[in-house]
Amino acid sequence: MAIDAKQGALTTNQKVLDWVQECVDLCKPDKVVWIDGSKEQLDQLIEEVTSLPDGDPNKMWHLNEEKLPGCLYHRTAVNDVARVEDRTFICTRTKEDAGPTNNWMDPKEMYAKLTPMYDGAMKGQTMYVIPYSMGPVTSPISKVGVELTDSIYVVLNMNIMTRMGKAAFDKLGDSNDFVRGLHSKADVDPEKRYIVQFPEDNTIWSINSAYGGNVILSKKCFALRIASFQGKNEGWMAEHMLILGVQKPNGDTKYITAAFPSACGKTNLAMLIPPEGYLKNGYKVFTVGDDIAWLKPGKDGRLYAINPENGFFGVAPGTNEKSNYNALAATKKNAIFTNVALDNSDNTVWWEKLTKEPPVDATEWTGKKVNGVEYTSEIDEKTGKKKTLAHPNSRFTAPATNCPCLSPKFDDPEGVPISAMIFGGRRASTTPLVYQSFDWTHGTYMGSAVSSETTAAATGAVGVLRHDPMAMKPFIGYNVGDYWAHWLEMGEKLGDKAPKIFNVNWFKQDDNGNFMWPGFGDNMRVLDWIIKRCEGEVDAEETAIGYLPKKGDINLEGIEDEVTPEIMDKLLDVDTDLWKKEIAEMRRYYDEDIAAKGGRVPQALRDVLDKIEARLNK
Ligand code: OXD
Ligand code: MN
Repeated sequence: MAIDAKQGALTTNQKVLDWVQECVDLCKPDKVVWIDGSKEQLDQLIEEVTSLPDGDPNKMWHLNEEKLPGCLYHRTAVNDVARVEDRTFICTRTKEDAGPTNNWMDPKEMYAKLTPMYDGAMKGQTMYVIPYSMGPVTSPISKVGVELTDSIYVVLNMNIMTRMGKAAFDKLGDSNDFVRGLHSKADVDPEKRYIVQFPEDNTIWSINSAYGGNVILSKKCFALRIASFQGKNEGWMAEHMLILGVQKPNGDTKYITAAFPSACGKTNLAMLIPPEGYLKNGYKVFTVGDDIAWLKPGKDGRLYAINPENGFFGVAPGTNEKSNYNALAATKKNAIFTNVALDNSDNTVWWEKLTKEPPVDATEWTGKKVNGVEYTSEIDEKTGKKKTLAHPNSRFTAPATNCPCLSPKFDDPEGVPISAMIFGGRRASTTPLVYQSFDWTHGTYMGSAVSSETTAAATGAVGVLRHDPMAMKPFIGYNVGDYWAHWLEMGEKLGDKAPKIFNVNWFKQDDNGNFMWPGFGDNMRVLDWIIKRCEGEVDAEETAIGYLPKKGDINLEGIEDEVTPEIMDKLLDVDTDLWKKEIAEMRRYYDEDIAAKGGRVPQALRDVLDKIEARLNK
């Protein structure tokens, strides 16, 4: 019997009702449940999903209620553990509009290809209608999305990652400005897995996956891919950036955003604990966001940022009391753990580097019971590396409000005014610890040049550069050249109120391959210089590539033995030959990887290259 989607609807918005009905008619669920966000409804869903038999792929488990109250555990299929960039598409009407960094298919063709896959995909199941707000519900910067899904795991994750529930529909009213997300696990068939954005239709279709990054449609799909496209058309920006606040001893707080490619420590920087000396002097660091920033000019002409998310979807392995005390603390209640290992002795979770010793009585991430100590000393034949109990991309989904250093401005509808924006990558050489752009256009160039260099430890191939412009390569929802042009336009609009732009590199190595900068909490010393530059409190050295700290201007109090003046010289060195190579590589990148493949590189960025080169040749 046909289902009337209006039954139990939480909105009278006809556009929403028509679209939900259309999707119900296509997916043919047995039942439709509108998610109001109430505790009663969530408790009911948790009861349902934890009552499933152990072999059910949708099963979630309760954990130790004393040590991890309200926390849940889930395992995904072994073929479904990460984002799938090769199966992620931007379907704009023309291929040129998707540009060279995206997979593309004509929208009509893609709808035709996927429609039969969705047809009847929810038979025997429930479709959940999830209304959510990205950003504080009352914020002028935030936006509404609706996700339809057949997964309770998705509902529970969306409850942590977004402001989920009826208030989102109230914000939307009769407007048509909502992002339509349709997700079905279907058969979790990797050959039929598609993560598709239709930016011109405000629509996302995700099928045959149940892994967070592919199915929490609010995150990469909406808040970056669709939102970057909306931002271009509406005069704002969606960026892959953390947002943090540094409170100075006088109580004044300066806000900074930073974009780094994966595995470069974004969550760690967002939740940094300053070194002893700074703490004693009264400095504090607050987290506004760890992954995504939406930025819009405010009434005073400055650039304001909100974190559109409401939680952290973080990589678990490597997180511990020392590496990120605040992130770990955020996982201690009402969190969801996916593909980590279990310590069966007390029904808690474990992952590599959480503690020194793995649990003896363990369940590894695919569900096998093992002796954790013996298991982790075995070699995995496929990788040639030691076996791990947790999947390397295992995750925690944690409510932002659990984070001890969450900014009091986290929920501020106006957002926070941004003083500085930072780009960075993992570079063994060439790029100094920190430098500042001459102006916004040069800063945009620096963003376009973000790249990470593989190290011997990571891959065996040293010095291979992976370009990841603005750390947004997998997330720009349109032509990367137009995206750079949009950055330039924003700079023009902001004029002298624009944030200052910096580049950092925590990963510079000495001749023996040792990292020269201690990183983690000591990165505060670099943030300190950046803030002083924004305030006009400190001079800088003008070099061919930008403004660098003058000798002695990075505060090394307490780490003088570790970072000697010689090491500091190396950290801040600008090697002319290496920089000439860098410039040549950027020309090649613009020409071969972007322009030759349909990317419209703005002339202003090519001019920056020319100017840097001329200065290097002087
Ligand atoms: C993430 C990512 O999960 O960038 O945040 O891959
Ligand atoms: Mn990310």
